[in-house]
Amino acid sequence: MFDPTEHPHRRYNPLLGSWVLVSPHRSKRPWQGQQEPPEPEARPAYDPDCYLCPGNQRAGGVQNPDYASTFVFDNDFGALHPDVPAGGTSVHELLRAESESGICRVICFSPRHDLTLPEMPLPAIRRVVDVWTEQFRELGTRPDINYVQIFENKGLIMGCSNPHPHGQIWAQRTVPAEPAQETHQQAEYFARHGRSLLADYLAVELREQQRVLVQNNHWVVLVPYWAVWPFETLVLPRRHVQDLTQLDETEKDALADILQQLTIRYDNLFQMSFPYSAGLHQRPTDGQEHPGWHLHLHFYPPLLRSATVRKFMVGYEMLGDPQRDITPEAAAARLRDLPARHYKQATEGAANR
Ligand code: H2U
Ligand code: ZN
Repeated sequence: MFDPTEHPHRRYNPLLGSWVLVSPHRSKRPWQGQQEPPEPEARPAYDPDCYLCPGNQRAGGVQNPDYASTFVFDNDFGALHPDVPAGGTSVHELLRAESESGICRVICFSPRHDLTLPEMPLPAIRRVVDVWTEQFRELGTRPDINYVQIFENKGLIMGCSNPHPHGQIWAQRTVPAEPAQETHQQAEYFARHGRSLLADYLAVELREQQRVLVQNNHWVVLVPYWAVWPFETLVLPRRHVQDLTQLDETEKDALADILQQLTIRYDNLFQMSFPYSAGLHQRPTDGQEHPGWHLHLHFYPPLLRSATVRKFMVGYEMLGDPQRDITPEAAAARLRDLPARHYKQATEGAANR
């Protein structure tokens, strides 16, 4: 009898139309591979050498204002520029290039150099949600921008250049591959059923309760059935909306709350500032209707079994399909059972007593 908790199997990702190989038995294998060095923990509230701290000079020579909550600026080394001439080259049908234009921005989440999302007070996280919304609205209404990608790289091992809490926006003329595939899959499902793929998926998850970690009145966080990264999560609004601008005030408060709940659990997993790449997926801003699009956030953390052992996407995963060793159900149970209070606050509380 097939037992998905023991036997290798493939799971379908309906958002991308791809598959992931799940090998539960492999989590028992010994590890003699690379160990990540611990990330330096204690940081000052203000770092005179940080290019994101208030009042400091950035690499380009511009001085940051003395900002008090969030601060957005055009990336001094943006991968995209707004004023690239349209055009392309085609030496051969196999050698094609086309010009691409866009805008890259950096968002400082807080003036405090020593904080990250899980340690920020709720109103400060809510302010970040507001900035994401304003940025999506502003950039998305530009005729030369057809897709807005908002994301955060957190931690040295995710290639983040600076521990100061910040995220990025890359907004561009074309829709990149991942959201384009999600657009296709969601549109196809909507055409077939007249309902949102992710609303239907959420209903199944709420019934099964096996992969749900945390929820509030408006949002649910779960380890998706088709998760690739060990502790990958999907953050879903209960209401079917295409983008942040459609959320009401209560839903935005609730988003800040659910992000705090999730990132606290992440930090508590290995009692460290938990690294990840995370981002919002929203409808393309190409002027088309996207009735099937359902706003969501992905969190892709690389750590596997401790603060020092990470998942690599190599070998079979580069050449075949992605693969995972612990089941999404086991990962969800681990995260669900963690304390709701941040481990640093818990020890501070103990010290004060
Ligand atoms: P990370 O999120 O990967 O750490 O990137 C930070 C961004 O900040 C990066 O894209 C930009 C880099 O180009 N940056 C500036 O815009 N100005 C600076 O003075 C340094 C870094
Ligand atoms: Zn700083």
